Amino acid sequence: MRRHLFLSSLAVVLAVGTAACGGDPTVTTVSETGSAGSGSGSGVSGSGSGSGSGIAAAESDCSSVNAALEDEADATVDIALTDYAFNPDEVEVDAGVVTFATSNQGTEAHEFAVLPGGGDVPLTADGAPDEDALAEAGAFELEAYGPGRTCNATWELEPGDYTLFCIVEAADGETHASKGMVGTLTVDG
Ligand SMILES: [Cu+2]
Repeated sequence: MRRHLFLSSLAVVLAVGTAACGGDPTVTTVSETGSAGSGSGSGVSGSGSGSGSGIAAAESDCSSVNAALEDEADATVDIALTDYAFNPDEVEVDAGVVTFATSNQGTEAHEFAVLPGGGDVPLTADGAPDEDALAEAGAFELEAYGPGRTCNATWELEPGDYTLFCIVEAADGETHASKGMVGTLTVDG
């Protein structure tokens, strides 16, 4: 199964962006989004530096995101991950700290990824998910984990439209998103 790289790419973009032009308001916005997912980002770096078996474990086990923030959550949203959909696939919450309590009720590993700004998951010319565009948009995620498990992710969310997606590849090479595993998240101000 292919690993997604956009989170580690995001960390690089943030580091470069902060160093090069910290005063740019656009960069500031990206940094704020990135800081919400910073716990997840370091988790990805940690497993990425390990062995191949460590990566495999990370894709079946739950690596909860920002667990230390859960006590401060203003809302908790229960989301089922199935083959191939989010249930519910339309979520609306107030801005603030939100815990997504996900449950993998499918037969495959699934992720819970979030694209600020909403819209379709960006694709490259060959139809694969565009990791660079996802990084530029500040996408963040709860890493894929295996069936029959639960896993929480907590982020501080700014008002706006977001797209929920899973781009784990199915056995036929299609992403789960292309099979319909997408949703909308509306964060009210
Ligand atoms: Cu999936």
